[in-house]
Amino acid sequence: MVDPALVGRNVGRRQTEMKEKKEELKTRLENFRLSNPDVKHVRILVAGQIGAGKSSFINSVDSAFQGEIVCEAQADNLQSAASHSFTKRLTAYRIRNADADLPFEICDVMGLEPQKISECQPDDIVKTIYGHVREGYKFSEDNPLPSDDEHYNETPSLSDQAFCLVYVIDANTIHLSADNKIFIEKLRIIRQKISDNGIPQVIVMTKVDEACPLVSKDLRKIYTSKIIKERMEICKSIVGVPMTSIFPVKNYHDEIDTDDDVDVLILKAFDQIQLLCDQDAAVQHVRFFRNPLCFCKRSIQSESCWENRNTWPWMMFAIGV
Ligand SMILES: Nc1nc2c(ncn2[C@@H]2O[C@H](COP(=O)(O)OP(=O)(O)OP(=O)(O)O)[C@@H](O)[C@H]2O)c(=O)[nH]1
Ligand SMILES: [Mg+2]
Repeated sequence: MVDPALVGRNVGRRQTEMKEKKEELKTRLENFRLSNPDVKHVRILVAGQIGAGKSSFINSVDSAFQGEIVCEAQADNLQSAASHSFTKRLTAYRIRNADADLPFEICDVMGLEPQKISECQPDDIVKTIYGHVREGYKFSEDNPLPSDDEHYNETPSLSDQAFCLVYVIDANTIHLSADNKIFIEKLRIIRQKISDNGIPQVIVMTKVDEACPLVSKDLRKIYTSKIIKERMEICKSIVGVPMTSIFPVKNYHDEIDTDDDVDVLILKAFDQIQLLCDQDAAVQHVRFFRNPLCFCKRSIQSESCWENRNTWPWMMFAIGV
């Protein structure tokens, strides 16, 4: 017979640990400082299939920092698969905490349409990565942004360019790869077009709650779920990024309050994205400006989540559930 008092104590201890972890991640990210006055913010671009949870991920990052549910980026209310992207225009969202703006901006773009083979959407995403697309541009499924359009920015600044490309992938549907051929081809085109550039690429794998019933009941089972590990492996082979750059998360989608377990996963993913942006910033100045003073620096450099991450889920996946 398990002692209920002992169970209660363990639950309490775990909750405290998660709260501390969350605060540690938040503090580290809030202390991120840009050392180059020419760089106003670090820009991150999210891309992925229609309905994968791109806009919800942006809201989830904002919610984790603000400590309350934020719905700045309009997410689709329908859970069913849509054939057209709910997000149509390029919009940059500044991430802020309860007190101030943080130096991060996440750009939301239209979802990649899985039915039609065309280079148009990948082209526009690549242009957005390089900073050629101005905010407010309404993406078209058929015609890429022409260079004489008012939304075309011929001379992007460093702040207009993306420091990291985040593929947002739905854990719930990625295994249905037969239906994903066009989507996979579009990702391949994007990767090919930016391959010389060396921009960091990561995957945020969403909807883990829908993909695995155990994770749906207890988010901490994400560390041991065979289903989640299998879906991450599919992401790895489809997109071609290493397992260490794939972050399973659950977005806020119908909650009314934030939750430490959800926040920790979101902030871990975002912390790693920032770390990669930071490393990329030094390369970016050579790539675009040849200005030796261009770089960003974390004010707290000490421990990185990267090392932590290598120890948390991977060994435990071997145990299986
Ligand atoms: N259960 C669950 N639902 C989610 C999650 N993330 C997003 N959703 C839901 O999935 C649907 C699509 O989410 P969006 O954020 O609009 O997806 P999107 O990628 O921005 O879609 P488009 O703008 O149409 O390309 C919405 O109904 C969300 O509430 C998640 O992690 N878990
Ligand atoms: Mg959207």
